[in-house]
Amino acid sequence: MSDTPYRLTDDEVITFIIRGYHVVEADFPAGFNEAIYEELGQLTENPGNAILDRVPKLYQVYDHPKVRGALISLLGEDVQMHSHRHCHVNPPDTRSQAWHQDGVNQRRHQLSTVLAMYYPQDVTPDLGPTVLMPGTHFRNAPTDRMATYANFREQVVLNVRAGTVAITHYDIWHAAIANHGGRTRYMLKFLFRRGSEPQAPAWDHAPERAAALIHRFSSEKACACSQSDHYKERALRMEMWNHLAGRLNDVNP
Ligand SMILES: O=C(O)CCC(=O)C(=O)O
Ligand SMILES: [Fe+2]
Repeated sequence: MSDTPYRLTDDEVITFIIRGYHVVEADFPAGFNEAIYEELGQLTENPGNAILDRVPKLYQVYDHPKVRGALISLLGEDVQMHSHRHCHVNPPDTRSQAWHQDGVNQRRHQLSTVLAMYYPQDVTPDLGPTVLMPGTHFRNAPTDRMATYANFREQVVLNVRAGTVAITHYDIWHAAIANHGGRTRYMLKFLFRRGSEPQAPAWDHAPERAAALIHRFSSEKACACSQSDHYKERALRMEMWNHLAGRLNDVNP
């Protein structure tokens, strides 16, 4: 294991597998987030994937040791930034987006891609936060059906401080909600991909500690759900854990 600090713990990796996201609060130098906010405000059009060339300070976001530590923990030492990225602009007076998945849900155990969503400003409840639904990375629903859902009791609204990077499974159900605040809310969405199949845990793994926590996969629900869905997700969680640890062959068929 290289010496990148801030690896996730067993508990945090287990929580990511169960809930489908991990929130990093990165401490950038004073004025850093504000400078990015300012630069984004000066863009005359949305540059799509070229956002990184137009606002090169964004490299520093994803190079922050806490962000790198979390990405490596989930996707391995050779984690790669994907060429697709997008600056999501949520100006005042928007309406809420429909629930959707950015990925292609195949209910699979492999963790190959994550979203890393950076917020350059504090996101207060009125400023159009992103909302996530825990556990839905293992759920499949037709997009049209998903879009008819409104609020879920256990949804998580990302009211976060400037500098936060929310790392999520590619398939998690999410949406931007209405901005009733007085200014634009930005979210920079970057994708990261695994470079190779896991051979060993890339996080701060302590086998005995992990063994005492593994029961969480069968005892914990990410949200209220039917027993039938819980059975399916329990198996997928365990397979994901074993796959990430590089020992999928230990899994019972
Ligand atoms: O802006 C956000 O908070 C989420 C946007 C989003 O998920 C999308 O457009 O795919
Ligand atoms: Fe999305």
